[in-house]
Amino acid sequence: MGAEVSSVVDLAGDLAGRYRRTESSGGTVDPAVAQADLDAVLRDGYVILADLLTPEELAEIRREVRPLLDRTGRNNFEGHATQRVYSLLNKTRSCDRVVAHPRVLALLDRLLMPNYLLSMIQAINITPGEAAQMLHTDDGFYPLPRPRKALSAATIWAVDDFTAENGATDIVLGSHAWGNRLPADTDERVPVVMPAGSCVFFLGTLWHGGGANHSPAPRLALTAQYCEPWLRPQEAFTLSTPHDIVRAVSEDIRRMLGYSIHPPFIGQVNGMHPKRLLKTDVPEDD
Ligand SMILES: O=C(O)CCC(=O)C(=O)O
Repeated sequence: MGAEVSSVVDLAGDLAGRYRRTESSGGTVDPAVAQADLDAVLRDGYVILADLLTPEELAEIRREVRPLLDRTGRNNFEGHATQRVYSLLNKTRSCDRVVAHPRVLALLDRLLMPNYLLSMIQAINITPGEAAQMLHTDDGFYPLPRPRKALSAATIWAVDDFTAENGATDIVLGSHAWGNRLPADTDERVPVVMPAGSCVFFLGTLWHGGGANHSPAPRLALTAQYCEPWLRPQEAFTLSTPHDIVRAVSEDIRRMLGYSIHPPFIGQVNGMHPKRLLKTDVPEDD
């Protein structure tokens, strides 16, 4: 009997000739730190990564993102008193650090397959008077029954301090391990209280939602979400990101935007590596 493989990916390996797989900056994180983060995520479904952004980085995010907050949500999910900015990578470079923070990548490297993708990057500003958002999971739109491994992971970054009053993200403890059950009224919503510059990293299977804002001030956050490389991301970044932006971002972000191959062939362009598009904007034949 032949050796066992978990998928054809193991058989094929990296078939690319010129554009080989690139290493994630998660590799720069102390393995003991990454392991402790991973242990917490696997046990609790989430971990709070405290104080990852400097005051200067936070100030730049506020300066760049606040002027983009020009509309409120269109439905109960987006929130009628919540402002959202999508496609942030096309509008500012200030959020790049959040999208590809090494502590986050180190966790993703351990939870998802290589060449996992960015699924979403948006700003969420919950303004005073907003009601609690409906509880949901971030990988629930992939129609595979639970319980199962998470197909995605998310971060929510506090740009303002997250408090129990101002709309800190609520989570349902232990819900990452549930089967197909839905939250009940008796399931407690626990606010993720954390200082600005911190993020909560959680599995796509964890039930959560934006909190109600009972404070007099808005609560600004960024959320970056990531999915397995064989799934369709929520935002179609390969369609929406101009090539000059793809060239301008870091290799970590470029790879997560879809300029990478899930072996042997997922993500190809005309039978070639998608990075060839960045050289000439026209797929080459060689
Ligand atoms: O803003 C938050 O705290 C959470 C929002 C959220 O989970 C979502 O809109 O998908």
